[in-house]
Amino acid sequence: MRRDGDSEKPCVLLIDPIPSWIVDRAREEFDLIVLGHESERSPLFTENLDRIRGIAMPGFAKVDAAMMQLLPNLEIVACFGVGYDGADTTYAAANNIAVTNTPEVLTDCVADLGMALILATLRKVVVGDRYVRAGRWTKEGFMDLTDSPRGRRLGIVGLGRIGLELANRAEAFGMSIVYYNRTERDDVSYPYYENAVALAEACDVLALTCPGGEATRNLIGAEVLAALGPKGYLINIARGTVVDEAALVTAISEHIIAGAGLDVFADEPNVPEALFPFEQVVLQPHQASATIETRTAMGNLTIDNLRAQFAGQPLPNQVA
Ligand code: 8YV
Repeated sequence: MRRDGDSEKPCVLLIDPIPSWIVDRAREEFDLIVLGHESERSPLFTENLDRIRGIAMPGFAKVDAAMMQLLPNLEIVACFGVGYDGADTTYAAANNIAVTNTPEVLTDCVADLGMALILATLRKVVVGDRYVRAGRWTKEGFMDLTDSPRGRRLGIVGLGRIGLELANRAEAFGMSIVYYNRTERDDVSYPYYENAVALAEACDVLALTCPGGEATRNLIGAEVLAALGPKGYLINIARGTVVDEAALVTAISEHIIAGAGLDVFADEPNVPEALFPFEQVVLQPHQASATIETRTAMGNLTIDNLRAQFAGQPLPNQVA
């Protein structure tokens, strides 16, 4: 069904959250239908299923086979993010639907937040802030000493673009690097471990920068956390699904590990409340790429990919 004032602009379903200024820019080129969440079924959506040629969405939105089957003329799923674990790439590939992402433009900001979480957990930055605000400095004096990153080993799970940038930052803070990947890299000299347990045993801080999805689901469970040990920290800037959250709650509450810095969770925005009482945990609302500069660049790239598809040109960032 065509609405009044519709032009010949290609119709794109946009699933929030995507910054408003990107949505405004996208409207200039596409006839947008906006959903607050992929599960929403607004009349505008349900009445225009056969007009939708593209989807723009955060990479974690669940655009599965059932969703894509609703859209007979779907050509492209453009993910706003480097991760595209929400899109069913198998179905997309089998049905000639392209999937794109926004790599590189977010690498620095995501690595920055990874480093910030390492510093925040080891140096107890957030604990210190609460300590001052609660008036404890005046009453109790200085707080307990903290852990220095210098001299500690950072174990990176998934040494891709973001992992490498995190490694660079950590080296500047005096940390040494070890890693585990699906395959060993031949372009780095960092020691390689063949699985997550061996890596956790070998490091002091275990940072997750690998993709989400089924291949890494619950990769970090009780055994890995036990191997990390009571002086070890877990940092997650990848996907919440990579960690068995029940095992993490146990590891934190029973001091099996020293602490955790977490930006991502399995069921966002729901964070396991069992973690809330623990000061050794630093929690963030999935904001590693959330700077104005990076989100603008991600939005522009998402639009570039959609535009290229509708113009019949090669896609800048096709992943499936
Ligand atoms: C989100 C991310 O996509 O790039 C990723 O994979 O997780 C983020 O950048 C972004 O938060 C979208 O809302």
